[in-house]
Amino acid sequence: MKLELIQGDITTLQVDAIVNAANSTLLGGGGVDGCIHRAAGPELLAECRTLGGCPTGEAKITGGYSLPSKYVIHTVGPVWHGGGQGEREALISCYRNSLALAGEHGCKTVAFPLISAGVYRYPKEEALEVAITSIRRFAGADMTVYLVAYDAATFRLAQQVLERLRTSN
Ligand code: AR6
Repeated sequence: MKLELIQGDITTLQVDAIVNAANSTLLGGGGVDGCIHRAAGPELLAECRTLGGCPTGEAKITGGYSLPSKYVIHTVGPVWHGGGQGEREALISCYRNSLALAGEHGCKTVAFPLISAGVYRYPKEEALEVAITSIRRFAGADMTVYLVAYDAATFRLAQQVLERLRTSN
């Protein structure tokens, strides 16, 4: 498996699947969720309405419609409440369940945003650490996984966390 950090808008990526940081209704919202629904078009919301929502830590898959990606994997990250309410375990589950779904659908290229690190307030550095270690642990051997930082500051922080995890292994 290969892990690559990139900076930019996840909705522009030509990959087999992009992951959406959704909420448990799966009916859209702000942040990356809003960007994905805008770029995919109204058919995405129509398919999401048939799914009956999604609990925190789990994942569901839909088509990508007008997106360049074939699939969208919707996962629901934990809201940060200080770290003592199972947030880390829930975030690890998001990566594990999303990568399992990607594997079941034959995806070889998958892109993740930094789940929970926006509206849900998970501290960025910790969110990056969970993302990197979980992707390494759960991605298929033949997968390339892109971790997408939206802005330059997050991208630099991601490079630092990756470097630190490399040298501590
Ligand atoms: N491409 C890549 N990353 C992005 C993009 C984009 N187009 N847009 C934002 N990000 P958030 P959460 C980054 O808030 O914290 C929604 O309302 C962003 O900078 O999108 O899991 C849902 O419906 C941040 O680093 O997701 C839920 O209610 C990261 O994506 C709630 O927000 C995640 O931020 C989920 O909150």
